[in-house]
Amino acid sequence: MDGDSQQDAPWWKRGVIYQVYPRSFQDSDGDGIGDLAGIEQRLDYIAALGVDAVWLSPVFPSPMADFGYDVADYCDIEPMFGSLADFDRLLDQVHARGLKLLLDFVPNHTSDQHPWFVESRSSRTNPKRDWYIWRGAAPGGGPPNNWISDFGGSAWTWDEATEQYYLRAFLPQQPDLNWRNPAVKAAMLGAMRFWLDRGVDGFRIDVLWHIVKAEGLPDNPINPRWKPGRNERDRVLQTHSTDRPEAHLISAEMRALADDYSRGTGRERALIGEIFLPYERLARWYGTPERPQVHLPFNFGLMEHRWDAAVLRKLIAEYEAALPPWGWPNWVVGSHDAPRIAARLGEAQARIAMMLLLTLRGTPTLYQGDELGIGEVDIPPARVQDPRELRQPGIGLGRDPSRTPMAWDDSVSAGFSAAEPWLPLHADWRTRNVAAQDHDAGSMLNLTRTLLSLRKSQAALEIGALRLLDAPPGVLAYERCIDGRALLVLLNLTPEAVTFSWEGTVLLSTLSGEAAPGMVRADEGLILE
Ligand code: TEU
Repeated sequence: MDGDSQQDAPWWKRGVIYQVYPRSFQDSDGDGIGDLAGIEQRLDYIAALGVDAVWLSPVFPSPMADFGYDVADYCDIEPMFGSLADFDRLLDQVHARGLKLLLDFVPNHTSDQHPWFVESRSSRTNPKRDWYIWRGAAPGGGPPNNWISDFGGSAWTWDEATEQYYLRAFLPQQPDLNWRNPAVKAAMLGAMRFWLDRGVDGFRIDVLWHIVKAEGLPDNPINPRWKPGRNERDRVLQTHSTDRPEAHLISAEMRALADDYSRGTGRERALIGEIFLPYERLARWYGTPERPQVHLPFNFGLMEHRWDAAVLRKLIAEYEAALPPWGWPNWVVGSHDAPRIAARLGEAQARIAMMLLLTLRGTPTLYQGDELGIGEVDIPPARVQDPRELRQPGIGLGRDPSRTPMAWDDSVSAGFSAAEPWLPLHADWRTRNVAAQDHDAGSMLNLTRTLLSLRKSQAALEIGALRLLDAPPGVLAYERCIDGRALLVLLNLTPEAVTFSWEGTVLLSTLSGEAAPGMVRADEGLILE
């Protein structure tokens, strides 16, 4: 649990990443969908929040079957979002504010409208046939193996014209690329270069652990713990369809490419891998010092575990223990795929979650809107957009509630758009918006800003070592230290006060009023010096 003693730690270690979901940040042209010019208008807000880097969910040309995660051209901008010129201007403006910009690279699959796939499906002998994964029916008919799409149903789609199946781990409109084909790899690394040449600071890489499949495509083992009514994806274990050694080699090649751009420029380009795996397997995605892979394999542990002090203490300890000595940690509590943290935990504990995220050791990723404490959002059935919800309705897989527009003020459509937004706003947007929270010292927005500025002013929080401490049930306690200076973090994960005799000066409480000596108040988080 070492701290990073180097005071010149790179931005991706010291900084905080802010995820912008472009469809829902700011609409500038009145179509009800956010765009790049809109993001540019709101950059001062992002900079003033106190984050260091912006990760943009995909902005490439896309038929939007999966809202941008179905890319039809890796080297252009979706017209709905703007143009390459708009992008260049946005990047300049990001850099002008001392921020970094990460794009979302989607290497596992393309859109079925991508010219590569259009060619690939045109005939069995097309030169691009082998850019995707085509197989004949199983001997008795039906799909070639038992793999299941993450969105439910078989992972194979039958192509009538050429009488073969193609593999797609997500939607039928998202055919998986064949990364075993060197031409695919060359084209995709070329696309990364295209954006690095334009000056982006790195990528968040979508489903990185999916990109190579086991040779021979054997059936996946049945998951003995799966029960009907749960996510169909989990009916089998993704043993042969994910986390292959060959994918690690590609991840190392992507890193070498990013390092080529970093070398000698004093400007590090960073790679974040979206990877859902148990910690000991997640840790392998750091690679080795000689052959590094991604800078940050996303750590989704806080989203996947029960909100309980003992559970989280164990989780943090296991994560820290699993990290290789050269691996820098990171933490996530929200995304465009996961339920809103305030919906999951309620408003009071969402404040604790924010304090936890911004005081743990490692790079935090903060999801847009979580700084307002947006909670549950009711999406009327007629307005459901998410293909995951539409394919397996009613079992809690819908992602729309986390993708609703940012609320800026109490004007029409919360200042997000002149038109009706593509997804409804949260019900309490008239009071839960940036302008309203700006004026309220106790708001989630101001708590977030205070935490971010405290983090920036305290090297112990940015890069210090972490030591978990014993605490009474319900309280998660740890110390962050650097150069003999220590900060103590006490988080009461329960709605009852807990007796605890702490010492020190209170730097911050998540609650208003005086911190009470001898206890941590109900739902209170404290940072002490
Ligand atoms: O998500 C990948 C993904 O696998 C998630 O659906 C994940 O399984 C789930 O959240 C964990 O319970 C990425 C993108 O973030 C998502 O928006 C895309 O739909 C998906 O890839 C396909 O590109």
